[in-house]
Amino acid sequence: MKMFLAILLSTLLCACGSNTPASEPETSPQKEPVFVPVFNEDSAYCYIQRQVDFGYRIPNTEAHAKAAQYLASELKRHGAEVFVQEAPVKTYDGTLLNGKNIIASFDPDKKERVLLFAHWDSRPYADRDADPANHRQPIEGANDGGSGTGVLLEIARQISQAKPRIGIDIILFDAEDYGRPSFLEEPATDNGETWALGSQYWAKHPHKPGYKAKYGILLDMVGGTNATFHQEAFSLRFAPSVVKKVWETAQTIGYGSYFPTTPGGGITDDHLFVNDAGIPSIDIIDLRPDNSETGFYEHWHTVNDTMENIDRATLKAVGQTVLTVIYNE
Ligand code: AHN
Ligand code: ZN
Repeated sequence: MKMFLAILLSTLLCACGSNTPASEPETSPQKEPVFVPVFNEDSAYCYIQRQVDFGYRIPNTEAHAKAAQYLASELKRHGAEVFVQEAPVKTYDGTLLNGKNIIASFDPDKKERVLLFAHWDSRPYADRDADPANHRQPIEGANDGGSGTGVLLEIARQISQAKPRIGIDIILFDAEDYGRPSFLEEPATDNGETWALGSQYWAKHPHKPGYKAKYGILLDMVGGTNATFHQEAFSLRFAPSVVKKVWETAQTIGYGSYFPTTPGGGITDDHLFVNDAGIPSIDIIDLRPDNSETGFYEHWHTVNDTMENIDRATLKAVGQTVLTVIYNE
């Protein structure tokens, strides 16, 4: 009798289980392959050139106003809803800047969103130049300002051709790089809050009340030759899962050499203030721990931050990684 029951049960179990053999992919955690566009590094490079061609993008100048118009119209052309937020801010020396944060939304009605951002202004002082005679000269900001903005314009162009599942916002922040110059005699009494004035303004005055995104990614100095995007300390503190996702993605698609999984120092940058606004955000920023002078790439805040020192291969590594991340959401 016992034997009979055992056979009966086993038959029933077999019958039940027969439509789910062990090898069924159903049970595997692997995701469906998704379409990811091919990032065009020549296009991104051209977008940097276009910005540099306007001249120094220093707030309250004509070149700055013209560049703002260009950036906004280019984002509109790619199908985004664009809003230029006037951001009146005060600099370290009390100068009032008419800052402009350029905000582009793709699929603004989608609830699930990711925020991509960069600063678009260029620094009025080459205060890290080897020649002290250059310290009060402006920088071209091909890498510092131009590169993050150029990569985001190319991402916008890709989105115009094939949308990711989630909504994307792109913010080009102004007045990031008007921070207190190092040639001033008096010791600094601030905690770095003279930097990132545009994002500080936005954090207090979001373009939409209660604006939220799942997470944010800041691109800062993403065009230097042999860039190394060590894992910036505030990113690790505030958005560790985003760091993990981005660095693993870079590794998977073959750009691991640009994205070492070693921790870097904490940088006062736009992502700190976006974090304050409740959006966990990371900074993809070229950190060079071996450069004892500044800890940044060798042309940082010098008159040599020019197109000659922009490497398309770095733009590609960053642009393709970010595209892969957002199209997998
Ligand atoms: C400070 O030096 C405090 N922050 C650097 C942020 C920065 C400047 N990124 C680009 N330029
Ligand atoms: Zn800078």
